[in-house]
Amino acid sequence: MKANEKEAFQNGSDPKKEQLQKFTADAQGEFINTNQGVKINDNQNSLKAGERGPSLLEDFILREKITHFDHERIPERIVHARGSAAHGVFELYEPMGEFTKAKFLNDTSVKTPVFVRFSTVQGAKGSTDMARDVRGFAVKFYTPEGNYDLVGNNMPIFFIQDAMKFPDLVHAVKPHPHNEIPQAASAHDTFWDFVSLMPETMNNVFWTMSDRGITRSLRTMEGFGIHTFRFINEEGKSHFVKFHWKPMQGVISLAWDECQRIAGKDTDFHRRDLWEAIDCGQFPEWEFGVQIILEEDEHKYPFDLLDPTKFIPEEMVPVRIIGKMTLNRNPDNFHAETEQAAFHPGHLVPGIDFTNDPLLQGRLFSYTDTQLSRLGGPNFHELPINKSVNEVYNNQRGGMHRMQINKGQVSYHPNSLGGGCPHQAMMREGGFTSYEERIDASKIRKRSQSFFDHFSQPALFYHSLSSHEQRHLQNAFAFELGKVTVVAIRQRVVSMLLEIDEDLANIVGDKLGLKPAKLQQPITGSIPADGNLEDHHSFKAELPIDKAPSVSQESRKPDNIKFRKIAMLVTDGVSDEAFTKFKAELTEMDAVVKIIAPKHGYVKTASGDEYPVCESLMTTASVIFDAVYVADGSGVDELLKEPDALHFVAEAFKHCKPIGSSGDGKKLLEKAIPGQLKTEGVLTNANAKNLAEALKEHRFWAREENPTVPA
Ligand code: HDE
Repeated sequence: MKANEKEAFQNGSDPKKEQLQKFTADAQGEFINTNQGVKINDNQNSLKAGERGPSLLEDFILREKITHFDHERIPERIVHARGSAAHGVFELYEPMGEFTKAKFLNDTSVKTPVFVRFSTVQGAKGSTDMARDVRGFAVKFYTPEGNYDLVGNNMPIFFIQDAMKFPDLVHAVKPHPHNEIPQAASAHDTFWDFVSLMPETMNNVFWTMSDRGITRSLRTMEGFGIHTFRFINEEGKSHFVKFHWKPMQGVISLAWDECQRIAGKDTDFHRRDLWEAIDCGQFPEWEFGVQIILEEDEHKYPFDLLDPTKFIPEEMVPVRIIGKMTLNRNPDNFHAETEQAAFHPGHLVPGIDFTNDPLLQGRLFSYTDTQLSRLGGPNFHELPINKSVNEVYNNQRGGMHRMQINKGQVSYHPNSLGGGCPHQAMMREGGFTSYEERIDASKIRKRSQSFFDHFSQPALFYHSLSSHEQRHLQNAFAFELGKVTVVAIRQRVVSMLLEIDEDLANIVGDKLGLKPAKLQQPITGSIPADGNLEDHHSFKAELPIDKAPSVSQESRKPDNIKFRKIAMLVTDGVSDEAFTKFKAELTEMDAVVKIIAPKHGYVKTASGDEYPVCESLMTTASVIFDAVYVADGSGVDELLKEPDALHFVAEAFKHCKPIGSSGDGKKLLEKAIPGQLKTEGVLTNANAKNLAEALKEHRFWAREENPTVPA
């Protein structure tokens, strides 16, 4: 981003606005006309029998306009309805030919275009970004061999093991069917009822109750393909592979209380953050990693590689970083791109293949099926956002909204009339062939015994968290279960926690006034239809490691402050140095400093320079920012009289954020957070450098241990 653009953004103006206006004018053309191309003379009044008379049916202009409007909406996604997306590129660091023949994973000189859509799972399209929830992380690679979709989440495991349970899971987590309450929240009876009867959900529930469920930004979350896939090389050899995205912005989260408040202040918090970061040139980046497992090692692990409720700790199989994705362009049109994007785990290219993970297998049916009703027919691959970069030649014809005009009389194969074209591609010509896995089995509705360990991984996860992460998880369980109205459900979950960690069960139980009790095995949801309990007892596998530090966000802190936001509280009379130097230096480090004042307009520095105010204390709040800085100056006394300014600082303190002041700015801190000026993360001699270091630390969670400042 150019310096003047950065500056303009910092000052609250949109550097792209002029460009957007010009673009809009070009795109719109000079005259308004109908969909049939007829110029419209009056776009204000319908055709009537007399000025005060009834409207006439013959008004084809009115009818066309209203009809189109009436059909503007398409059904939202049944899950992952709330999403935000961006375009970008994927660049490979090293050729992966030893493992896969996929072209985009072999040529380091190619920049593969991608389209990435992030989403929450439970909420409706217009729901808050701030829900405690899993986030979708779906990437469409437009490769020369066709589209490859990696449709993952921000957690490495899923709630259930078999596609058969997906509609049940989703019905349970969605708002209650009789009153459609609550929106975008899992803290309700039906979700926890389901969880309490389905122990296999526990691993994903633990990740969701951890800070991973309340990310600071879409830019600061990891992505995972979850299922085990296969890489296939030129020789046809297969390796198992798990996919990872590692954000170069670090992995950081919000405080739960903060999320609930942001939901009111800026319900588009994540969407806005992604949009603005890209818009002002602070392109988010993720490194792409793979965990590769030899076929002969398939049964080496204490969990089944086909079980999507298990992850492979990086301490057991390291993640090999092989490339980088950069998101560098916002969509031009939300509906045409973000809303109409159709991802599908079955969109594969040669060199990548499925495994028999029973959840993945079910997904392979669902994703096309759902687009048929959402996008209105079988031709959604022709929508610009879904189109592959190579031309499509096949004999499929017709269907709703067909855009391609296929010429000629031949739409079948084999044919002689069309010269045999399009013809099949041999393997060496890039034709996709499925991995020839040998299957010798009975047709059976049963789950493998190797899927019945539900508790060892949530225990590993919990034990690998830092003390503040564990505290957040305990509180999240207590919050969510506290919203459950049926005590028996709360009791079942607390008792299930006993299988994972006794202290955790007792802490959560205590907050709910319950005592965990030993569960009878198996838990109801696992009782098989044949009534034979013998092979269905769940067990807790022995893992070769006690801790996996890689799952703790402590191991993934940012080393930069790219697009992190600082609120600078100022009034007239602010010291020039404290204001401009601080702002310029942090801007140089790619952070965003916003000028916040009691009212809108301009602030005048001590030397008389004027700067536009970005937001007033009325229109924003400290929850929108990563840090607060109170600049030195004669105007600080004004701020002391502003209850909103005091609340701004106190609330930032409560949410464990860095707080800085220079010179007299300290007075506001003394009044807002009395007795806390020596607390970690409170910098009364703040400068750009020490504030940047505090921002990298992100939060000073130790403050939660002894809460003192009400906010
Ligand atoms: Fe999805 N999922 N899913 N899912 N999923 C959809 O497809 C489904 C699962 C995921 O930004 C739907 O186009 C079934 C796992 C993402 O457009 C639907 C099962 C993972 C997105 C669907 C799963 C995901 C979806 C809804 C179990 C992580 C959003 C609209 C068998 C690896 C993609 C749509 C976007 C969307 C079905 C399980 C991730 C209904 C049946 C596991 C990121 O087809």
